[in-house]
Amino acid sequence: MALNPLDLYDIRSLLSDEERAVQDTVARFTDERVLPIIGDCFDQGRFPKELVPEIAELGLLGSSLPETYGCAGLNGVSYGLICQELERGDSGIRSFVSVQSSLCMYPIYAYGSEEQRQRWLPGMAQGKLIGCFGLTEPHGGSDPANMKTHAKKDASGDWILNGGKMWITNGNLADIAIVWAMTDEGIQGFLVEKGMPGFTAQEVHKKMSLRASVTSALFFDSVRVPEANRLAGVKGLKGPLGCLTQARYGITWGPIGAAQACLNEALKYGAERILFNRPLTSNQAVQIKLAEMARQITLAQLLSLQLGRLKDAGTMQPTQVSLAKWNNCRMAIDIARETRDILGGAGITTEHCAIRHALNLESVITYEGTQTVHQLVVGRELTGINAF
Ligand code: TGC
Ligand code: FAD
Repeated sequence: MALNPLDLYDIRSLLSDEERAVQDTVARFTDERVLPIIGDCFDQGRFPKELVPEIAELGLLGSSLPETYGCAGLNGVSYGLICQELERGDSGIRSFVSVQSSLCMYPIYAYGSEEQRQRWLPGMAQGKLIGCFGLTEPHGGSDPANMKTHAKKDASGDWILNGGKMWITNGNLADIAIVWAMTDEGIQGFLVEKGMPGFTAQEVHKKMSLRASVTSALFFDSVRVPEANRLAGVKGLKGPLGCLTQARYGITWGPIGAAQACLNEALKYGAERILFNRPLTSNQAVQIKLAEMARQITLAQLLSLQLGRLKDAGTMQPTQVSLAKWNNCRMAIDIARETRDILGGAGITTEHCAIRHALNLESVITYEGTQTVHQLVVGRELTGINAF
């Protein structure tokens, strides 16, 4: 029996019935709703906000959180498969879901009060309230411990927030920003609401990557944030880093989808392209490239699935996430660039997906910790020496 070129090791057979059903549902959504419009969205620099109600209806927002808050209560592997199938469409769509789920709903659930959970989570699961996550600052995102944004409690008990954040996904869409700021007691998280006086967002333009996603700068000019909007359950850098572990886990899966889309395109285009009187895929040089892509995708699939099983068993470690985030982003960007080459000149237009994925993956390999940051996390684990 012929093997599936996009799943050579039949990873799908290792999934439960529920996990397969989740994958099929999201795959259908991507095929029917994302792929027909995403090339134009990328060209126009437009996030397809009209898809948000459908994404919510499918239960893809905060999908791992409990049903009590209107969420789907799915396991970690299912969340990974959601990311994979969405990013097969576009990294921007997966980014929207990652930020809403792992970077906004997760900290409210993990570090927030019951009142904060009740107030925000059901609306966020329904896509009626959108979140963003402000950690990075203009002077250096790799070292968030050195943040300048600060919050100080005044005599009334409110917090006064000053500073700015940069490169914030969903910034101009957001009803609520999870903002990490330095306080006298270390880094703390605050729920900053749209419309609070002194809080503004400005969209970043001229992007050549993640064009179907909103990216913004956030500014805080003496924003008064009530004590009730502080995430009281955590203090220190481990607060935001704990959220990043959740999001990075999903990002290990996403680029597998982008790489599968590219391999699929390379196979189809190469079979139809006749050069020197034979299909391009008849050449050894091209077959070696395609085989290399399949090898890299298979390794990435195995990494993410095992990571997901560790996550669901409650034993996943941040270093394991770092290795997979680094490997899988590198794998996907290499495959997207190789596919672009196999398509020749046709590969430079957004009529085909390779260049769009390659450009998007420039962000994906940078955000949530650059490749270098993740290599140094693994190096620190191996040697016990902090080389940052
Ligand atoms: P370090 O001393 O290592 O750690 C400080 C405290 O945090 C704990 N910790 C973690 N906890 C949970 N998950 C992790 N991954 C953790 N890593 C560390 C650690 O145990 C410690 O806890 P405690 O209790 O001892 O205080 O901190 P460091 O200052 O040496 O920094 C280490 C480093 C460089 C790895 C970290 O700063 C880092 O990861 N930098 C990269 C920053 C980053 O990834 N930013 C991402 C911003 S958000 C984003 O990009 C969203 S894009 C979303 C989209 O559109 O999809
Ligand atoms: P820098 O930290 O200045 O790094 C520059 C270079 O130096 C990199 O190559 C890095 O690997 C290297 N480097 C850093 N430290 C070392 C070292 N010790 N040794 C050797 N090399 C080193 N952030 C958020 O908070 N929320 C978001 O929603 C969000 N969304 C994003 C969306 C997009 C499209 C993009 C592009 C970024 C987003 N980010 C977001 C920011 C992202 O997390 C940062 O860009 C990333 O963490 C890197 O920070 P930086 O850009 O400041 O680069």
